[in-house]
Amino acid sequence: MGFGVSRRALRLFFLLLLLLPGAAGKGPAALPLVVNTWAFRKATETAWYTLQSGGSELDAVERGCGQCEIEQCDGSVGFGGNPDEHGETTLDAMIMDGNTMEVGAVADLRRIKNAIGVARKVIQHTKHTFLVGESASLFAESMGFPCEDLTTHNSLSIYLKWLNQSCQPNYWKNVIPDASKSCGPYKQAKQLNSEEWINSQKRINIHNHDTIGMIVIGDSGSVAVGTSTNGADHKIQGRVGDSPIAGAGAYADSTAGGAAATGDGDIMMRFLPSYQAVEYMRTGIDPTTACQKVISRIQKYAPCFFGAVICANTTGSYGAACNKVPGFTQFHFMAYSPLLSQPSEQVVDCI
Ligand code: SD4
Repeated sequence: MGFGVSRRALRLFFLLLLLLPGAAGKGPAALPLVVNTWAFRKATETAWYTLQSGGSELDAVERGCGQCEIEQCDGSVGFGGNPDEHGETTLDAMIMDGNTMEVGAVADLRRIKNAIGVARKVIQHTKHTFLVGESASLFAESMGFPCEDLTTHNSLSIYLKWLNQSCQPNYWKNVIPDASKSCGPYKQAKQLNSEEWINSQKRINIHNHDTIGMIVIGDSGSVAVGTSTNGADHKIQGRVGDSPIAGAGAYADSTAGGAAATGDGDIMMRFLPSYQAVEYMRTGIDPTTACQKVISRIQKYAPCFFGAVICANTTGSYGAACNKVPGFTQFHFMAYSPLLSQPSEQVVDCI
């Protein structure tokens, strides 16, 4: 009898611990869990209902991110956004299974809308991990994806406006003609003059970065992650960001947790922040601190980078962190678990 009472008390104690805000990272611990970057509510909802209707964690990530591709979330995911410097929208996406460590990724994908769907096919129908460019598009067509123009009235007008303002801003440096004043074509210059150097340090407007990155953790602790983006506005043709790169854009390991990144991929991919965050969580560090530690590592080299990371461990704790820069002092992300009655927008102060 005494033993029964103490077990009940223990259970109650642990339940209370789980419900205490911030007891184990940012959120209350419970599974299953869906966390995604930015306030992309429908994506969260879609992933959640995919799980509830018997889908796997990978299904949930694919459909959740796919929802953002359909909605063209913030113009930064899917068709018709962020045209490159030739006016074309190209897509990067990745999906990772934290049970098997399989990854499917596509980058510089052209004329195919459902990039995360193609990334999943790379896992399902090839022994490869990463397909790029025109060849990735041919692969997608062979898998039955429709070939469609990704240009819209919106992306065309963004492109024309940019041409009209002498192709400003852009990603060139150390070239002639001076890329801070003129459009290309450019040739390499011998050395950077000081004005060019200053201009090359100015990163492109933060509002052209809003990738969806998603972590899904099932009842049993299986982790899957994914990303989908159209990259950076006015990128140089062939540019691939962090989002389709395992360990950079996202990372999953069902023995530790999952993480996903958003922001200036040209900087962030150099630090493999998602891999690093998962490895921090493996050592027992809570998700919020793990996210903060990877942001701090990047800050040391690029104090003004624009970026944020979301982290979740296999007990269902989650958190996020972002780098504080003018115009970006808080980061909004979504979470859904049994302890939240609906997809809930979360906010963290940047560090
Ligand atoms: C990229 N990281 O291509 C992506 C863009 C983005 O939040 O995140 N945005 O650099």
